[in-house]
Amino acid sequence: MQGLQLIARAQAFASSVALRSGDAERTFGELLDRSATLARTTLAGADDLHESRIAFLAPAGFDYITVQWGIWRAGGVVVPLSLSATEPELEYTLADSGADCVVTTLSLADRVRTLCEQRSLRLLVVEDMNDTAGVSLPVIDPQRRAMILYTSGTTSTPKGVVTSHVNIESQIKSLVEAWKWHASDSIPLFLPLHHIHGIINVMSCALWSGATIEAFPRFDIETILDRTAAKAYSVFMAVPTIYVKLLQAVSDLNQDAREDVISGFAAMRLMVSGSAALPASVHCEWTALTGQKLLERYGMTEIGMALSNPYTGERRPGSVGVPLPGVNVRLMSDSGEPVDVEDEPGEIEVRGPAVFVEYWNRAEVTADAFADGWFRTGDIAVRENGYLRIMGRQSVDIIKSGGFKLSALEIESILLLHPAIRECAVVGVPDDTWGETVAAAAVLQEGAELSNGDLKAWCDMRLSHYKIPRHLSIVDGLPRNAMGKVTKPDVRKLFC
Ligand code: MCA
Ligand code: AMP
Repeated sequence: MQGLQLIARAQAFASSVALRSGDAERTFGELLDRSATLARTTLAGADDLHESRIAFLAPAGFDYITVQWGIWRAGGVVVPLSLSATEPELEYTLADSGADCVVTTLSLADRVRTLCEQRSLRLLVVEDMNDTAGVSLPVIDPQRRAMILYTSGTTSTPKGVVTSHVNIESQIKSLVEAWKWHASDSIPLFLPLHHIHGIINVMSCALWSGATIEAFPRFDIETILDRTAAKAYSVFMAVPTIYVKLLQAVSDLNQDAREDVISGFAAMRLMVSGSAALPASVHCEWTALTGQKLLERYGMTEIGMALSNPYTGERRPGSVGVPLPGVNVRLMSDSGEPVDVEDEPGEIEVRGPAVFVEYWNRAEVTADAFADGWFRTGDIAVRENGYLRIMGRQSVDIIKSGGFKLSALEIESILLLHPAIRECAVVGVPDDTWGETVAAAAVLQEGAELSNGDLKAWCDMRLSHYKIPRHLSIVDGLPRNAMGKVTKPDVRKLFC
């Protein structure tokens, strides 16, 4: 069907349950029918969307997949919006992607209605779809652009990472093969669906395999523990913060409940951690509690998953393992030479069909991100007894908090809009639960005052909640080197 394997494969599982949400169940067949209706409604008589960007805001579940598949089937490029984005963040994404239509659900329509009016964008509500059965859908060449995901980095505004259908299919196939996905799998989906961890690793791998997804609007730890105790899942994927929270929550249970939950985790065939470094201590505590050896892997929005501990074989705490099927990985020294020996650090570079097409409308940034066709990740790793271990990032301006990648520069640019702040520097500080939390050192305007509470209230309107500084230090001046450049390691010392 239409050259899109993910959707064509669903026909083979038409009567199987694709999605469970509370008591409701939806089959692959229903997904196929409803996404075709959405495609025809979006097309509104046109023969092909020809890679128009269609933004969408939908909770995890039937509507999300309907919209994603529907836009793809109509020839559009999906731009999933974050459910926790503030209005300025939504506006930025709509403007940068050049979206000309927003698809959403009745319950979320008010979040985007005004923006659509201001920007003269078409607003399509899923519940208002017209059934125009019989209208044929375009055949989609898998080389075409499919998705734009916004990622924060070393620039002050997020960049749109463009992937094609081929990229997405390669990312899925690699994981399905490596982690042995199959139709009898069942997985909870509680991660946000504007990042690939939730979109590709959980949702799309499950759908590709004919497995069942149990979708949750957010990470609700009590429900997840109840369902785990009921042995509802065979596969589980989460960020390290979630494993830290689960360890705490399980230890707070009474003995009977604890035994049921532990036996639910122990019964799963695979538990994966990624998106940020999993502390070896958490890895070992999890094994001691459940008997499960977490499989840690490494990836990035631009490349999908690149490295993984093995499905069968040693899963080493603190390590991200070896290249996944179809992914070429090399380490490069500062002087641009491949690092082939053990114990010598180098930047991770990645090549292969899963690697993204471009940063949207940023040709120069895209060109700078590659060296001889290899994508330069900015992550530093070292090879130890055959496995790679991540040592950190080249840029101090990238913060990972709760699994979200945050740009210190983006947060600084927002703080500088505050009338009380003259200068500021944002850093990530180590945190046992979140990996890192955001901290801001600020120099105030003459006579101005600012508290953590004031800063949070200011940021609430402008930044997603996970980007808001949790620590504030008012300083007379920022630490600088002889060249006058702010020294972030010294800023970090203010908080450690
Ligand atoms: C929330 N809080 C925080 C943070 N976030 N405090 C410090 N730092 C933070 N980052 C506070 C809130 O203000 C609130 O405080 C309380 O914690 C609960 O907030 P809530 O958001 O409800 O927390 P949660 O539901 O427990 O969320 C934790 C979470 C979430 C589920 C771990 O952060 C999450 O979904 N993270 C996953 C992100 C992800 O999927 N990343 C993948 C990117 P108060 O109670 O005072 O109000 S893709 C990627 O990284 C690559 C490609 C890869 O390799 O996967
Ligand atoms: P993203 O913006 O979501 O694409 O974040 C990708 C980044 O997450 C990578 O460049 C790494 O810095 C980090 N990351 C992902 N997985 C791991 C891991 N297992 N260990 C350490 N860092 C990781």
